[in-house]
Amino acid sequence: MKFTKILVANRGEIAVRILRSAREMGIRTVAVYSDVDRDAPHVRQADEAVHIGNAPSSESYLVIDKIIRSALETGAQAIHPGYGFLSENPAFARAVKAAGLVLIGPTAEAMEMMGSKLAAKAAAKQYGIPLVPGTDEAISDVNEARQIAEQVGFPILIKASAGGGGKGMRIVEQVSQFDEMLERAVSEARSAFGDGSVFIERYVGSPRHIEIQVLADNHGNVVYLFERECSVQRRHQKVVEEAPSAVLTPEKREAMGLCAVQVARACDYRGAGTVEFLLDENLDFYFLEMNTRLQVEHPVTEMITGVDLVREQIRIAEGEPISFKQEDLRINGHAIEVRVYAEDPANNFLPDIGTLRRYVRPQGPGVRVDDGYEEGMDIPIYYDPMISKLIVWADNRDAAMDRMIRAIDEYLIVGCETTLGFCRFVMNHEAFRSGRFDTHFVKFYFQPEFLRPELEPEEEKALAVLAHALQAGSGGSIAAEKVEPPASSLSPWKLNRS
Ligand code: MV4
Repeated sequence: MKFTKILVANRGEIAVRILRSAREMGIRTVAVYSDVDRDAPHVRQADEAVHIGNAPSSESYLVIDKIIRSALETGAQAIHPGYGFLSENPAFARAVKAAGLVLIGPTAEAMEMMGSKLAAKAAAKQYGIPLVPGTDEAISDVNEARQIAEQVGFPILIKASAGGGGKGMRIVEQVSQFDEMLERAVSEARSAFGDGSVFIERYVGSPRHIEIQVLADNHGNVVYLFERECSVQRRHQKVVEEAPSAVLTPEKREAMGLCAVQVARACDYRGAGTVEFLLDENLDFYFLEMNTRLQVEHPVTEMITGVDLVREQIRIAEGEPISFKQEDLRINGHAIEVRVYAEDPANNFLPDIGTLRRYVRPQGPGVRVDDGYEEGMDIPIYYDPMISKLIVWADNRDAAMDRMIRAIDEYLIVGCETTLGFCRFVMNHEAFRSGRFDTHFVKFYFQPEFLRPELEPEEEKALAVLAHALQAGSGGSIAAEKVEPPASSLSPWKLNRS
């Protein structure tokens, strides 16, 4: 069924992103909005908009009935949930279907299977996909579990089956702690997720997080759109994403891609999904989990493949086949995304919301900004404090990093602290530039002092030397060969502080 009107059940940059593809496809659009989003760009850019309640998402963007009623009342045939909110909620998927509407996303069954890390691992195992050694069923017996942990070797990781994205994980360093940690993990999982199922994995100490984008249609076609490297993260919040990864060989890329396709087949997947892998020190990869939504970082994949992922999602939901074949895809150039948050990196990344008194986006060759704000707008306290995603494309990785620094320096945001200066720090860092980094990058290399613009160059150097000395004794996994002070060029970040 070709859609003539769709509803976008989200806000901010991702709502705007979805509206753009719909508009290009000649599909009319319906936005929904809460009290505080009355004047938001996603409301103005849609053909119609429906007010769905108070600012808290529990009273607006998360209320299934209100979303479905809005779609029915406006005559939309389908709903795009974006990411977050209801995007991975099986009850929502079922309610959409029961209302005679189409969800632009996977089935409730696929969401449920991948929502259970144990079910996901079991499905992957059937296809011979590499898994981190450990238990593949929920732990029911402490003694049995302890034995397995000893076979696997400490340190091990206890994970909650209903967790994911780092929630409900616990490192156990030695067997003497095992029983107590297990007990705590189970009771924590029970209270946090209503499901006390936990399992054990060998703890991979210096992993890279690499994920594969897949698309699957209703005609049996499943393709992979290469990888995104997402290792630069802070407390499970991704900060920088890039495609392709600096470390994958074509052979490894293909092997991971084929595994990702198998995972998608294992849950009869439909639409756009992401299969997450850990890559260890030997570049051996292990399936972790599958995210059953369009991801924040999807633009880097779009930039290197030329594929409009939202357009493909909509076409797939209409029942059309994917518009290209696996062999049509090539990696073209290199793309990097940084997430610009209204947070203060000098103050433990505390949210620093406010009014965007000045807001000037970077422009020029190879620069894309996906945002949901304009100058003069308030950043609401009710939602994620992400202001925008800054994405650059260039011929190769070095040029992309240089372009990102240029774009960051061109970006002017006044009215709140932002993570832009922090992102520049990453772009200038030797470990990032060389591609030799893992998920510990931020914890290992970042010191808030690096961003204090009032420091003299000598002070910055002294701090860098001190940081280096401290790291040398910290037992980290990557040797700090050089700790770079941040670029001290004229920058909006500095201007913002003056
Ligand atoms: C791991 C791991 C080490 N060993 N599993 C965190 C998020 C969730 N998707 C899985 N995660 C991890 N699983 C084993 N067996 C380390 C992490 C991990 C991590 C993974 C990806 C990106 C960032 C991370 C940060 C800390 C820990």
